[in-house]
Amino acid sequence: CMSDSLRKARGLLLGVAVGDALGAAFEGHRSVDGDDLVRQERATTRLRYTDDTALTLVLARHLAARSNLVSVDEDALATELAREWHREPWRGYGAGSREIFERILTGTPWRQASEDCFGGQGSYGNGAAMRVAPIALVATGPSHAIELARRSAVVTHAHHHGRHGAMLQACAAFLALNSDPGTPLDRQAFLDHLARTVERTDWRTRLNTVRTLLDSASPAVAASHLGNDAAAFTSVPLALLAFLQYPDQPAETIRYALRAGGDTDTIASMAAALTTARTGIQALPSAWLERLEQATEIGELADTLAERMSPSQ
Ligand code: F2R
Ligand code: MG
Ligand code: MG
Ligand code: MG
Repeated sequence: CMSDSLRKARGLLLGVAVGDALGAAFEGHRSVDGDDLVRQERATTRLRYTDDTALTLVLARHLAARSNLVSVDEDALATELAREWHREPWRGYGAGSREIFERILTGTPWRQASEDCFGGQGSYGNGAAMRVAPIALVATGPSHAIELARRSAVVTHAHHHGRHGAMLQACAAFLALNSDPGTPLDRQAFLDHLARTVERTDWRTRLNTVRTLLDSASPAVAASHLGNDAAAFTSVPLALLAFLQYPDQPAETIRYALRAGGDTDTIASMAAALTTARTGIQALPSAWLERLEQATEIGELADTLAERMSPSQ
């Protein structure tokens, strides 16, 4: 019988993939109605994941390969991410990420490629946040998760919003993973904890907006207040809200995220990772897992990382 830490690790990593794969069909849709959702949920076609999961698996393998030394090696990670894009460029990558990976593979140092992007602003996309969840499995605490997230993000996301989105998502994943699913989640305390660890005032203001939307807001209202595009500043808080609405029901978290529209694969992926890190894999509908490509391999990678979790978890 599977241990709790194994169930949570599998939940976290397979949550990323299932949310991404279910959301991919709706990415860029302004909103998603109930009929579309039901059709997608009941289909029997293979669920294909996108760049979100592909790069999450790269980071997961990167962390798993550093068995005794929990760290991120920026130089190695930059090359590993770029090679994954080159291996399967059709997974649906953002324009900025494609340009950075191309330059890294042709010899430009990652720092320069990352900083030059978007006319020297760097990317504020959610691409660093969408891949960061596995850090929660190896971090020793929230500030360690944030530090590892920062280092994993800078190789592609030089803009402070791209980086802070990854730091917030990593911290949220750590707290969700280490929460007890046998006790109702204290959502205010969860947001308080995040607010204490976030350095920037503009991000703390986002957390306050999330707080005002708890319970009452429909996905459409939430999207209109927070935004739902591929910027980290909009989509990371929206994913957090989807988790907080249904912290014990991954299917409902995913439905809420999808109905909000916009960057659906990424928002559902980030949200589902939080919920299933808390509940464990058994709470995710098995029909979805059965349709997911490479579910067995992803589960095995989660097991490897779970061995790295501290015994208290
Ligand atoms: N890219 C997509 N989806 C659209 C194309 C998919 C296509 N239909 C297909 O199937 O091939 N999805 C993936 O990209 C998002 C993650 O993006 P990432 O990795 O952060 O990339 P990028 O390009 O750096 O940023 C995303 C967009 O944000 C805007 N942006 C970012 N920084 C900006 C800046 N400084 N100035 C202006 N705009 C900026 C741009 O529009 C970027 O393209 C996820 O949704 C993933 O699923
Ligand atoms: Mg994607
Ligand atoms: Mg996509
Ligand atoms: Mg996306």
